[in-house]
Amino acid sequence: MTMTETVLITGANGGVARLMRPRLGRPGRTLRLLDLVEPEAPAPDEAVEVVRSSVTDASAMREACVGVDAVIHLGGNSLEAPWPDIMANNIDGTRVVMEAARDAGVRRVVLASSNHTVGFYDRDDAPAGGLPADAPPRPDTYYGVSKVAVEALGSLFHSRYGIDVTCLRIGSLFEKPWDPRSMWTWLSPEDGARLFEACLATPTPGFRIVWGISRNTRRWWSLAAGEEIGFHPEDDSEAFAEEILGGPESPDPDLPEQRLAGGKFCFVELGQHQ
Ligand code: 15L
Repeated sequence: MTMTETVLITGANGGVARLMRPRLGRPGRTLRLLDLVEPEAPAPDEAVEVVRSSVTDASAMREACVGVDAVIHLGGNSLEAPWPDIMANNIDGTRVVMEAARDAGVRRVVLASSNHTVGFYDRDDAPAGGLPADAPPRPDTYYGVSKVAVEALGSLFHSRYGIDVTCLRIGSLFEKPWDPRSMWTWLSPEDGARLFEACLATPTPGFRIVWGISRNTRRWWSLAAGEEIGFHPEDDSEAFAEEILGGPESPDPDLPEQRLAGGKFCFVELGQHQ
């Protein structure tokens, strides 16, 4: 048991990591921030180490994993992109991260998956309790396919090496919801931090897939798998209904982009940068 816990965060300069960094810092924990672009300099009281590297650089990743208690892997493309980029950054990048974690003896990894693994589920496909977090893939983009591969790599490294791997099918982790779909896909920053803390703290995660959404009134994705690891979201996008929708009614609720889990991702040009 190390005195100080070290958590490596890849993609540390991305949107999710920037929201999580101030919320995951705490006494006794060092955040090792890895990104191609140098993350913001640490505040004087922040226990932060910075590694400037790509997740695709195997030797740098191996070094970055030394002495690490848990990896939160957020690096890679976060939107639809040309297949070679997706393959290199998301699929091969995750393989490199998992191999580095294994070689360094890291016991716990949290992988950023996405709702776009299951983007083509219609809200009517969901059973009464909501769409399960481990619903079989129906990806909506090459990006979604890569996140299916991310989950598969997590499963492989769990089965082979016993690494605890939690895959997060994140909805929309932003400060606020901004449109009718994000009223059900929103993961508030505070709930995002609760989710990552649950992933770090749960005693025996094994391999599992969990939805990353808040307790939104309009949700149709199940919170059950999250509850099993102690993730109990507290925020509800409904607080923004007036501001986002101009009232309680969602406009055009039957539009495919408002019925399908992946929303507009289901219709973007495959392989085009978004
Ligand atoms: C994602 O997976 C993306 O990374 C993010 O940029 C959002 O677009 C989100 O999904 C979403 O579906 O809202």
